Amino acid sequence: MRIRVVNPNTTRAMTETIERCAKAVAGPGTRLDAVTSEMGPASIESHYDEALSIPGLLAAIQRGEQEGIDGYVIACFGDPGLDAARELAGGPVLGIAEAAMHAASHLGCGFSVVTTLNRTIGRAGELAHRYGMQRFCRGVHACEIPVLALETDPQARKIVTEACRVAVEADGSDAIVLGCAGMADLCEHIRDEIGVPVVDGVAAATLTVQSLLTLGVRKSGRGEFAAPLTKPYSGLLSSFGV
Ligand code: 2AL
Repeated sequence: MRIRVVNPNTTRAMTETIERCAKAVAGPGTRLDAVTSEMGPASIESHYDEALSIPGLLAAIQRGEQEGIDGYVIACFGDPGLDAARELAGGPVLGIAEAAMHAASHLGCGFSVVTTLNRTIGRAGELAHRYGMQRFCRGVHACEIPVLALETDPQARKIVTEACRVAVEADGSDAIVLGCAGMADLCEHIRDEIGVPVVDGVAAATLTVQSLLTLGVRKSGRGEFAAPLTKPYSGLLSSFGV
């Protein structure tokens, strides 16, 4: 099976981290690669960034469909463009927030999300509601490290770890969900340091897609997620007419 992880921001160094973490959990029969969006913001940490990351993400899904990719992971915690990507793809498409929250719900009575900037808290909370996870999501916390600084700030690992420790205590939660794809490589360290399960959505979504493909199921094309209707698109988006 072929699984493609799409980093919807345009930062290649982050895609490399994401690919390493996804490959670390993929099974021997899985051919996995990660691709970087070819247009859009360098990082996604506002509603504006998120909206403008979606064309690049959808272009990557369109290319994947032409190449025969079986399933996809959207490697950004806002799960940008998830519904539209599901319309385009024949196989399963999973967002990392969706996968991580569901995985964490199996591990205890409640989890805390630790995200990057304070301004991303609203989106994470909204997704918990959307996925029916509000019963498990005890709180969403920011570590106040911008996405790209996760790669460059030498203090990042320590700051995120401490934010996770504080979140578990403050919320009385049993597990942590990491709120950014750029935190994927911190997962094991944080787990060892704070002693509760820590779920990285890149790994969780990769394994969920792999499991669905192993089950032999594809995305349902019956209703809302059927392929979008053919029509002309104009201007900068003229190549998106399907
Ligand atoms: C993210 C993420 O996962 N990738 C990105 O560019 N922004 N999430 C976040 N909470 O800032």
